[in-house]
Amino acid sequence: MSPPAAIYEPAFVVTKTDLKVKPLSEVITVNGEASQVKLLEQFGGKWDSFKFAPIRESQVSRAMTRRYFSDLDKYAESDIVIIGAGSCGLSTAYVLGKARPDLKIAIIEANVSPGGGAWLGGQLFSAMILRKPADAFLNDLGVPFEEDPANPSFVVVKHAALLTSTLLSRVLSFPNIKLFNATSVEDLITRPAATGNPQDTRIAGVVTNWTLVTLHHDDQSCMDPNTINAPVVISTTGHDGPFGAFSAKRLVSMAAVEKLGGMRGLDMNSAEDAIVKNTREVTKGLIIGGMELSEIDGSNRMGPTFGAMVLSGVKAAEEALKVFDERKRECAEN
Ligand code: 48N
Repeated sequence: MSPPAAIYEPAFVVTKTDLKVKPLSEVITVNGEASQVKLLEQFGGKWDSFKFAPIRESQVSRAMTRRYFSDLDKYAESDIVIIGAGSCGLSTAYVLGKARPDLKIAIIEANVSPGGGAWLGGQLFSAMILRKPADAFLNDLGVPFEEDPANPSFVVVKHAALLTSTLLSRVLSFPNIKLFNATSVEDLITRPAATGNPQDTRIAGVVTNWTLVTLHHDDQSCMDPNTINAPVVISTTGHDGPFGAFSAKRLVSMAAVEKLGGMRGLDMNSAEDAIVKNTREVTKGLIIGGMELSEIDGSNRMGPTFGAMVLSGVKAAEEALKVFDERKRECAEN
């Protein structure tokens, strides 16, 4: 008798996904009807007579430039600046946007495309793993996820881009938040401490430039930057990439921090707890969260699990609101 054929057990059984996000057809309606059907009715089969409304090119130019320069003027004095629109920075912005619609929040992102390392899971695979209790963040945001009864300690978002695109769209929908992408923070605005000790330096904003300019300071004559004043800066610039751990490294080069701890090897269990618990104001006016923190503290890296990023964002938002009033007062005085 032939040996029993190996019975293939799927890696894990996917339970019903708890789809919280309404189907698009229920969200976007025109005169109460699902818009997809409406669009086909409106345009389908009528392309011969199709024509866009007439325009003059300068109208496009003015529509863009007026808005951009009005935003630069408005956010030149921001309440909070977030450096880096990766998973931690966007999570921070999402929590702050919901908690404090009265605050002006500027996000400065070096890349043209925000999202940092959260468009894919590990090694360019699609699925994103978040360890519990980070599923609470997914429920709050309305991102569906899968659970595996055999592995109850984590949940799986079927594609990392589903979390990042949902988070990004929610952050961009807040009227008090402005994303300046393709823009780099290339320095920090500082205020000396009464003690004269550089480690008591207060951060009072950021120094910015177009990223394409920032990348060419070595091969062009001086191209001066721009500035944004803010009583609280939250730096979530990650641990890799051309500008990884920007603020952490800048604090060391200005002697506000003695030296970098340097990110340690991969250990999921210790890394994620450490990043969330230690997200904090590392020097007056500057909060560091996400993977950038591992460079300051010398904590481990966690590899392809993202729960700590979103919950470090929650902690960073809480830390910012704790110190905001006092930092705002200090900024008003100097
Ligand atoms: O996604 P990242 O790199 O950073 P986090 O901390 O939001 O998320 C980190 C996470 O993706 C991991 O690294 C995972 C969990 N892996 C861990 C591991 O062990 O490998 O986003 C940082 C963002 C990027 O979009 C950068 O372009 C941007 O910050 N950025 C800046 N933007 C403006 N000015 C700068 N100076 C700057 N530096 C980085």
